[in-house]
Amino acid sequence: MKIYKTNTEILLEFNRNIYASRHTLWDSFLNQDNLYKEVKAEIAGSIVLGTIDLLKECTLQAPIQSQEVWAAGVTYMRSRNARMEESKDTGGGSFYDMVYNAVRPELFFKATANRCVGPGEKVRIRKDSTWNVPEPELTLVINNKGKIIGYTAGNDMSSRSIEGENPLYLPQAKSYDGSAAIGPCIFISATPISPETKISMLIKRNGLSMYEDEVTINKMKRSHSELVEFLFRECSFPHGCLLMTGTCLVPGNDFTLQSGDEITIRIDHIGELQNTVE
Ligand code: DO4
Ligand code: MG
Repeated sequence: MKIYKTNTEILLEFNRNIYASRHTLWDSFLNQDNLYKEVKAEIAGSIVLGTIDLLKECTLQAPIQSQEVWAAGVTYMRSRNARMEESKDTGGGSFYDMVYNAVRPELFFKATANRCVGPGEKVRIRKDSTWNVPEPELTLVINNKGKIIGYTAGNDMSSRSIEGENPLYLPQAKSYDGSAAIGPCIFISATPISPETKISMLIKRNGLSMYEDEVTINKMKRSHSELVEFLFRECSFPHGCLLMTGTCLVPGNDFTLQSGDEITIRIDHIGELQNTVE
């Protein structure tokens, strides 16, 4: 089942049919005791509004309201290697190797709703950054009790020049207006998402493919529950939170995003998150 946040209501999808939720408040909807069971019951007791074609006429929003967005880093070998390369001249490289192998994961605060964009909206690159990439990441949706209740697609837009200059600049490389895209929906299921789930990313410039690759999430070094356990150790989230789980798809070192580039992130079960660079 999938959940969509639109500018007017909460929509539910099951078997390619769309239903309207009776809930209107996103925060309380998300933090119901058993979201999966509640959504299933809502669908069973509702009439079909239409097929998924109906979504084309809706304004989909980022599936977030009062939730904080956090992110995990260096959870894939590819990310460790890319970070070691970008910071080798400034001496920061060994930190990435250390965190990849450490018990404690790298977790950082990424954004609140006002710094996030939804499907079809524009992501941004910083004006003071010279090397910029999107990071396609499976994003966990976690309720206020620390339970993973669903999954969405995330783009952890990043400045490689700023992070590469000094790892202590990470918050500036990662958090700025328009630095996170999430959506198009929240996928919920009775069981955890399959380890065979594929994430792919396509970047197009003037209609031409500049980068295209895919990976399965079973390449990740850490488990989802391990990341959530660390995040909730000393932080409470009254409205729940979102956690980006790290990237494994990193374009070559000669690639930097430009204004107008179209980024399509596709994750099995969830769908496509498309954004253009402002
Ligand atoms: O260590 C810096 C950030 C890493 C990251 O965002 C990722 O691996 O996805
Ligand atoms: Mg990332």
